[in-house]
Amino acid sequence: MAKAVAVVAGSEGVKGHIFFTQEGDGPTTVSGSISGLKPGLHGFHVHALGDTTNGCMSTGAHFNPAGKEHGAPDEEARHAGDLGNVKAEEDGTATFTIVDSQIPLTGPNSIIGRAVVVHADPDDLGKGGHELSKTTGNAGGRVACGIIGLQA
Ligand SMILES: [Cu+2]
Ligand SMILES: [Zn+2]
Repeated sequence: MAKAVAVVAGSEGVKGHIFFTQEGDGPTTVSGSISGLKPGLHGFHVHALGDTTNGCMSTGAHFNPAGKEHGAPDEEARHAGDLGNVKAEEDGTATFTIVDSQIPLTGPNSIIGRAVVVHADPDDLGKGGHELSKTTGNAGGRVACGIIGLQA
């Protein structure tokens, strides 16, 4: 079993731990908890780069090895990194488990060394009709991020 972890943090007290596990060539399970969020939905993605030299801004665009448009996790047209939204409850904490087949921890499209990013606003899953819908889901600012690293 391959395992990875990302410690996410942001400038306004948003923080959390996100764990990734993958059995063989099977799907990857992403589970975690992020606190300090505004209640409601927040776009949640794997971005291409594990570079936080300029905070979350330097993690690049959504991880997109297949060169597709932004979309919902359960659709054919999506970036590999499109994991949809996480939902923060009234206390500002989002606790979630996501199972996804496009974010392996091994092989040419491995997400190890890339980043997870939590956004200020909901990801419209490509359907918002905004000029950014097909690239970012118009999910707003990057409130927290963390680099995905190997775990024993
Ligand atoms: Cu993002
Ligand atoms: Zn995307």
